Amino acid sequence: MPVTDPSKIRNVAVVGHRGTGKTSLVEALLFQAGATNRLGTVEAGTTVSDWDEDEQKRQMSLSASLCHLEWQDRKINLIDTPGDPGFQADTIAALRVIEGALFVLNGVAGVEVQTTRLWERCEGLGLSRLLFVNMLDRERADFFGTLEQIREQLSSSCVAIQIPIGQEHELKGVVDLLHMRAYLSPEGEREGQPVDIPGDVADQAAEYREKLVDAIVETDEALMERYLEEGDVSGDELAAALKDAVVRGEVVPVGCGVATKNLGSTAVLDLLVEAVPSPAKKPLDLGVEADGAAAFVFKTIADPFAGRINVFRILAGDLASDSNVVNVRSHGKERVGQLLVLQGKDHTQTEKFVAGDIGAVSKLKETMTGDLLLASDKPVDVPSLQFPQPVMSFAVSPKTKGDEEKAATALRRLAEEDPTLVLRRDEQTGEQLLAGMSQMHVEVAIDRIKRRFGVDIELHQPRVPYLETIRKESRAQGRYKKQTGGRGQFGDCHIVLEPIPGHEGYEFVDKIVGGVIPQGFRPAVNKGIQETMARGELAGAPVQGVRVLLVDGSYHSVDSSEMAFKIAGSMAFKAAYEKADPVLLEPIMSLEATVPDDAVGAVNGDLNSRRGRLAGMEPRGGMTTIKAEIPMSEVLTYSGSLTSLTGGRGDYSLTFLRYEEVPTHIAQKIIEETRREKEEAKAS
Ligand SMILES: Nc1nc2c(ncn2[C@@H]2O[C@H](COP(=O)(O)OP(=O)(O)OP(=O)(O)O)[C@@H](O)[C@H]2O)c(=O)[nH]1
Ligand SMILES: [Mg+2]
Repeated sequence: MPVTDPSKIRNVAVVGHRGTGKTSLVEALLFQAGATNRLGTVEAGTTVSDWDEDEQKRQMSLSASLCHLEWQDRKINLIDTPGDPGFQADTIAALRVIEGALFVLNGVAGVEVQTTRLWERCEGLGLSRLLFVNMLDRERADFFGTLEQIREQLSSSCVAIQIPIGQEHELKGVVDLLHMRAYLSPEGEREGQPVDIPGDVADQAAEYREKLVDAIVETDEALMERYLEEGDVSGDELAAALKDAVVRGEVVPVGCGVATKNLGSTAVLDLLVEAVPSPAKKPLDLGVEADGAAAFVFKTIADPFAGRINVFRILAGDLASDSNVVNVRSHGKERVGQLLVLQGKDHTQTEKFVAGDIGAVSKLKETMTGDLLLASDKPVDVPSLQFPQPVMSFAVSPKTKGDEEKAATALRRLAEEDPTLVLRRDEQTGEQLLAGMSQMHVEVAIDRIKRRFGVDIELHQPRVPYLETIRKESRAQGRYKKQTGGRGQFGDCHIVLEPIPGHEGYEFVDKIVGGVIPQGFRPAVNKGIQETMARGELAGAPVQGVRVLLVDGSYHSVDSSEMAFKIAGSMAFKAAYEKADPVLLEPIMSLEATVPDDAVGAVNGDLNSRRGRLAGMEPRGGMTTIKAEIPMSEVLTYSGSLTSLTGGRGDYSLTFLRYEEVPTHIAQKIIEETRREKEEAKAS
């Protein structure tokens, strides 16, 4: 339906740990609301939101997918996001353009690593949050235990708004505590009309209803007074107070059900209308002040047939089809032809989007993720989307000779679509490098290129982004003198190197007194040093964490030049570096592996042999989450090992922690290898 009133819109991102049932829940909500006619499944690859072939093959979401439905005369935009940490870029972006985050939890595993991370992110963004404890039909599912854990680990503001009737395979339905009515499990059909709360859960329902009402009235003084006087408050009053409390984060409702059976959908849909603020109630604070239409592009889909599709949130004004806008970043004019309403992979055309709505447009010339489109050209701040740095680099090359051009174009297109895929050339080896968030992230990118662009690309052993730094202060001179016939070359400088604690950054301090080196030549010394630092002498890795003091030098009134001082700077740096006790630094990752209890011993032993340091273990529901700190070089190809150690039942994620010194015996090997490579390159 075309919406004209922002107060009738709800924008919700469905987020959570990998595999908790987000896609299945979105499928159920669409089905229950009548936006679709059947309940698709992840297993059969028939869900609306996991429409991509790669998602179906791997049975997991790999990118955000936009869907919408109509409920109680509201348009609800749902963004189904991937739970895997390797594909978080879309999730991060989605959280910037919505008012409500619907967390989905696995009722067996409870609060998982990614649940906590996303919770903190949403808290930082001040988003209204709701939780749905899913999979209550599974063996060992425990709603009340999970609720307790949620209240302990996430926030004590979390309170049940639904409770299950029965559990595991005896699960019969859910009670909606806000309206005090029950839904019986539709077993995959549409949920029917609510029924009276069954007698066997009546007491429990009354108990949790009281907790819910207490939590809500506590946030509203006037309501609290009436409640104390009269003993109860009306449903409408409660609903109004609930929304205000959810907006302020003082109450976080926790619902429950079984996504794959469509149990709990009605109560969740009602809740989205009743508890999530509309864009009119809580304007998105992205710092954009515009007179006319302003649309913020938070996702770009590269389609070889439809071209590029930009997905945006309207921050202000109305955006109509057949209109002109300006891209604030490039100042380029863009022609908005057809506006699109997305339902997974399907699009239908529409005439306009009002403020607060989320929609898409195709065939813009140069608009990308993170861009702001305005009706009139005006200098405004573009909201910045901050994505994590990619951590895993692979050298890539086309399988077939002659495909270089095609491969490069395809790689560029994909990197445009995903800001956490970064393409660059290795200065040292000349290789093309593709960096991503995880091994799977990069593998999926290569699969996509093959399918969408028909180019076969090979991945080579990933490279570890080593760094170099110094541990001692040192001093050296760099003197460059050349006399060839006419005018000669002369530059001379003395520098002191000091380690910067934390091994980070670079500073250049000009300590020259008098004019021993003229002002004009000093930047050249700095430039020569920085160029040398780009490839350290140990292993050709960038040097970091160094303060350079330029302390002395001399010049020649005729022969000195910028070039000569640049070379002198470089010579001084090389000499001082050697004396400064240089060391190699390696990235240390935080590894979180969830494995079956009986595989814990084998996995820990393996991590130990890879220089891993165990940081904690949390058993829960037959699975144990192992946390460890481990050098990146040891887990470049971890997925195969974990699969064989756990019989395919293990899962893991890696995030960058910090740089640390490489132990001497290992550093020695890396240094020798680099030397050999260098010599080979020279010889050939
Ligand atoms: N028994 C049971 N299985 C469920 C339920 N919800 C989802 N599943 C199954 O759990 C698996 C993961 O479901 P998805 O919907 O793909 O989970 P997701 O959170 O979207 O996963 P990612 O997108 O990869 O993070 C699928 O095999 C689903 O069929 C549920 O309520 N009960
Ligand atoms: Mg999914």
